[in-house]
Amino acid sequence: MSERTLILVKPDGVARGLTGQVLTRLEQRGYRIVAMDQRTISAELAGEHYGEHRGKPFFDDLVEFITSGPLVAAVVEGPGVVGAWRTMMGATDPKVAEPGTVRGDFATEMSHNVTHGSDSSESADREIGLFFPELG
Ligand code: FUP
Repeated sequence: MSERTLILVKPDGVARGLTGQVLTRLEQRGYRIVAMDQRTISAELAGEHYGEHRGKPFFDDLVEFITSGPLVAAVVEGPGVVGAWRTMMGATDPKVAEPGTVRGDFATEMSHNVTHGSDSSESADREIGLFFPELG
């Protein structure tokens, strides 16, 4: 069954010129980019996107980082894409992410882990609504 997810190339990934390499992995797997743009997001959108982390010790730094420069946001579609992209991203902490994953290949710090992917279909619907309300 086809599904959709929201993926981000975070500001560290865009600044390091990794956007193409991240998106290539999705495309070569056979997933389709349905919508995409590069933008610098507001603290308000960042706070909504990361609402589950509000109040945690790293929340303010997370919002500061994700708003620090342009990111690339994309809606990607295909069979099992939510779980598949989670696997392809690797562990949240790049120090333990497997080689062959985006984070395992391109990152060393949890605070600068290059990419995001929705963690469930419900999260994907919510996040796609935040970043691409026109698709809702
Ligand atoms: P993920 O779904 O893998 O992006 O991870 P989470 O939703 O748990 O975390 C979102 C972001 O918060 C991570 F990408 C990095 C940051 N974070 C920290 O900086 N410290 C933590 O302890 C947990 C997450």
